[in-house]
Amino acid sequence: MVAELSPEQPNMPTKDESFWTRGITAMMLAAVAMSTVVLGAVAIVAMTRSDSAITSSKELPTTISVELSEFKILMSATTVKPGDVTFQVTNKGNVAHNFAIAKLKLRTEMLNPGQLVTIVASDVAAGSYEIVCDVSGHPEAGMKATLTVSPDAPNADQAMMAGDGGASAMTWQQMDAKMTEVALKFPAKTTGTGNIELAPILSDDGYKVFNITASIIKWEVEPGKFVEGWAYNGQIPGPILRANVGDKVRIVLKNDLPESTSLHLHGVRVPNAMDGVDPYTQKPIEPGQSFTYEFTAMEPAVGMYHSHHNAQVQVPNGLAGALLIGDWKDLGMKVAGDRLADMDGKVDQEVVMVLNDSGTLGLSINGKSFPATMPYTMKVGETMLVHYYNEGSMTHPMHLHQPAGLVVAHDGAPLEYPFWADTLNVAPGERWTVAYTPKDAGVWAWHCHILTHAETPTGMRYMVTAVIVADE
Ligand SMILES: [Cu+2]
Repeated sequence: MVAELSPEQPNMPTKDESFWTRGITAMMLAAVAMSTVVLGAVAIVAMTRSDSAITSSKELPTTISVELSEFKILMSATTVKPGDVTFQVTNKGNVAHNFAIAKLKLRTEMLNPGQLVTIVASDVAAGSYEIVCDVSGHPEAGMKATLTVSPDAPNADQAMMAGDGGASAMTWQQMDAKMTEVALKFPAKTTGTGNIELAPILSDDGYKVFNITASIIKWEVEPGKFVEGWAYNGQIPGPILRANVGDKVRIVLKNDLPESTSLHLHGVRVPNAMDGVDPYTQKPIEPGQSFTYEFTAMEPAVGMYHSHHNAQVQVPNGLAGALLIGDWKDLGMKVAGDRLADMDGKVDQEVVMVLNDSGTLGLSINGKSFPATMPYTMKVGETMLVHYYNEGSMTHPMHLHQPAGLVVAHDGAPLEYPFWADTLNVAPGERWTVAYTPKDAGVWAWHCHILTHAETPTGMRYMVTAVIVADE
């Protein structure tokens, strides 16, 4: 998705040797070697390249990044030259908003939290333009801004030097430089990791006991961006819980949240009283209280455990995790049969990938947004079994550049007829289990193919990661 560089442009890498491949490979090697020296050198090379490119810039249509939230409108630039103006509007808030300029008869659709749209105002004349979210009451609450269009507005380079947001009026060279800057940060270090497997405690009465506590924590979604994350055991996603078929399982949930909660075991066969749907199957677990969920694992499951109380807030904010029952490495390979180009008929790594798009976390993979997402490493001929989990509010077509994946299970049910897919729609609540066996080495991008969930004018972001495949 980033390799579309024209070979006619001087000094630009060819398609085979894209900046993604070269830059990221260099970064990966540097990261693996833990060599800050190599890392710094790569960054310096990149900066030198972009600096020399900027000197030949000429003016292009202006792009303004706009962020909507409760209750303000933030714009990367408020003064631009007359002409075409492109608005990249993102709803960073927790409720729906729109973006309207009455004087230009311009209005976006209602944008859900996390949604991004681009609208273009053509040939805008000099003047002053009032911008609002025209949802009743929102302008009065603060969602208004003014755009000044003037021939005296600074051009892109001047705006950049003056530190006017950076994305205010980018030339293509500046855009490329920004994209490179972000790409070279991958994988960026942030505090906090989710999906850490929780070893059960064996009780005297023969249960595998998992103690989990729900609380609100500061969570770093991307470098320097901290949000209020709702976490199980301080992790987003919550710790991975594993059991075998036949195990007696006990999950003790302590509620340290400022509101009630409950735990639904989604896709797991449990007695009705353990289904977590308050107030029907239990009372809400009030702040400070605990509740014990007990069941015998009857069948293999690619289960979710997540809140079922004020869930449209609690789940996308982070209260979700994976509960795996059975040996999925073995089950996955049984379904795959001899279809994969695997060397030894074994799954080498099992990956849980939790998708999200709303709440305080926003568009994210395992609680992180690119460049803070985690890359995966494997070798040609090895197999990685991935369980996609969608805990968000939108469908995400997940695309791994190579290799194609063999889909082996849906919602924890092994497929009678596995099928190949390089792009797989994962709807809210769904789990898809996919076996990937690479045939070719390289750094392969892995991202949601709703492109506004993966890219911005200032580089790749949100639901993007990579698989680094080494030769055998
Ligand atoms: Cu998506």
